[in-house]
Amino acid sequence: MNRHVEISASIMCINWLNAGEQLRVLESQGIDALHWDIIDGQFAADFTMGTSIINRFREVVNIKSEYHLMVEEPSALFQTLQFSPEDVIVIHQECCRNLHRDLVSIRRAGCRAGVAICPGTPLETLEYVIEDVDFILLLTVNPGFAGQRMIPQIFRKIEKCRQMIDRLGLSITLQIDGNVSPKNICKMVECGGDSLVGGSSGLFRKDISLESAIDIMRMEINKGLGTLIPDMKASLTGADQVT
Ligand code: S6P
Ligand code: MG
Repeated sequence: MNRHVEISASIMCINWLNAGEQLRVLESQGIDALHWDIIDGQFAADFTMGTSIINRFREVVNIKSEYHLMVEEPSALFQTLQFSPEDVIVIHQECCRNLHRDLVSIRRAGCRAGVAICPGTPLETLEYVIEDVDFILLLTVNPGFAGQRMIPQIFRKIEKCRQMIDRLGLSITLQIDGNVSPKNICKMVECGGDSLVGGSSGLFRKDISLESAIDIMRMEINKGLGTLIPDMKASLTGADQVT
């Protein structure tokens, strides 16, 4: 079976002054998902988007969503968010007093249940909930801010998580979030990532257009999948080349 690696757009990194146009590009280019980073100022030291922004954006774009809840006790938000069945609600292992209960509640509410872990949190903390998740998000940076450098030992963690999922024969999407840049994408895919979050270093870049950034991300994904067509690289303009 052909493996498809999804690109998910981290909306907190969008160009807010040109957001409508960028949403249209994401849709026309077939971006797989929108990634909403919701931060409460406690688990991570910032505030991002609430439902007034998210729901307004969702009215004009028809792409499934992931809600990455970087908030303490996220179950308080489950009733507030308006989601569709293909959406994923992702909660942090570090934020839930009763992780299993919260994951089951997400599935009962009719959407996909996701769990996220920070770079320093061991994969073993997922051992007794993994049968009840549809989606695992591995943060390669500490939560809260765009523009950080990937912590390199997380490549090892991606590989180990892939093996854990495959060994159990589970159908779980493995998402990699943080510093998904052209330099890192190929290895993230080789290590077993199924979905990559495009933020300020990969998708919403200041140096090139959104369309070119998508092309480069796809080229790097194809490299990781071992299916790179050599001419694709040559077809990118010199200005858009990223090493
Ligand atoms: C980090 C957050 C991420 C970022 C995004 C940053 O707390 O979960 O989703 O928004 O991935 O991307 P980049 O390329 O700036 O690291
Ligand atoms: Mg995120």
